[in-house]
Amino acid sequence: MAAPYTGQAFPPLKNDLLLRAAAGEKTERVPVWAMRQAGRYLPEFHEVRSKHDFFEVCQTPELACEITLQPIRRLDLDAAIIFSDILVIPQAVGMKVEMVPGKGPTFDDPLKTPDDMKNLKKDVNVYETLNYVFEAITLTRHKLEGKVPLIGFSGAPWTLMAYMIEGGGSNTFSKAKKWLYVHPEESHQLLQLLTDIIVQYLVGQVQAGAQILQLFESHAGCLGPGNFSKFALPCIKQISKRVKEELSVRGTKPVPMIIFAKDAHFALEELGESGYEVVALDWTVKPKHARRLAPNVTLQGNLDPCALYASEEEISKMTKEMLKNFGTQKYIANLGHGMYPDHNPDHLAAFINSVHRHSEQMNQGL
Ligand code: 1CP
Repeated sequence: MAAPYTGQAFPPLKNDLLLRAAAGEKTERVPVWAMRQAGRYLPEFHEVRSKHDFFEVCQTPELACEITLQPIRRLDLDAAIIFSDILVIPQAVGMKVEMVPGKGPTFDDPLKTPDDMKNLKKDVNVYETLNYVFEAITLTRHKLEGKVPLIGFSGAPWTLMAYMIEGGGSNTFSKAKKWLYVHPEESHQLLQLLTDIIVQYLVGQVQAGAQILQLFESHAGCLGPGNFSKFALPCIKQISKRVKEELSVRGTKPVPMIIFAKDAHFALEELGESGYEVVALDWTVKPKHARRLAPNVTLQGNLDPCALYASEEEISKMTKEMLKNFGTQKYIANLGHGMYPDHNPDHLAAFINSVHRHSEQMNQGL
């Protein structure tokens, strides 16, 4: 099925630092963005959320666009990330998910046994069901006026499967992991169903205007090396390969892809060879260790989000240290996970400005 938005003209890109770094090309300063940069630490986000339900915001292109642009207006960021959530895919296969205040995402009726998979929609038309995300991307590309590139994203299959079985967040993911040991065949079927949808979803995002894609495998760490290799990695690899192939077939230039497998330090070597131009790191990984294990890719990360609680002076020092350890090339600065609701926006600004200032000085040999 053809995507509706192919081949439209967008305003020319003025800041291509992120795309150059992702492609391994030289950059005069290190690009920086922050996971969850559009969100609850911003008063202007609360202003919108006080009037609209979370998923209503996701489903209304004008509102999703507005929230995407909020951090871009106040901070010197090198990228925007489309406002949405990874849980729009479980919704697209027919599951009911609500954002419960103080609790987070909550499923009405999570998958209990593999038999429940029969209730999932198998032939989802992504271009219809998730069209609102594509419209939000297209609108945002126009409203950005080429200021910075726009990142599209999806949850990875294992992380989505974990939410669909747990019904929300979890400390152990024991219900979802039980499937891997007791129902491995059916687990593979569910993961494949999600993989097929994610491929279409990401291709659609690029055709709608996304200039780079990030895949969030947020719950990689609870798997450990064995199950990660068996259940998560094959889908992650399939996604990068098929997204690039499908875009080529449609005559659309493939875009760089970022893989963020949180806490998967045990899989850095494999992730570096998994078909993604960029490997994003959580804050527990030493930059030099990651460079050794994944020498062929651009790295992204990985300041501890809690470091933003420190003083602005401390943030500047920690950022300089991080830049020294990663080096200023083939590198995108970010946090090791998302912004927290009680972060001070000025401290994120201190981080961003430190990345720019220090990396420029380092590149000039100062
Ligand atoms: O009430 C609110 O306003 C909800 C807060 C919130 C926000 C701002 C949620 C609920 N999702 C989001 C937006 C969001 N989610 C973005 C926006 C773009 C940006 O980065 O600025 C993105 C990329 C996501 C992706 C997402 N959702 C992930 C992957 C990233 C990560 O943090 O690991 C995950 C795991 C989710 C699920 C989710 N959605 C929301 C919450 C609180 C959670 C985590 C729940 C849990 O596991 O405990």
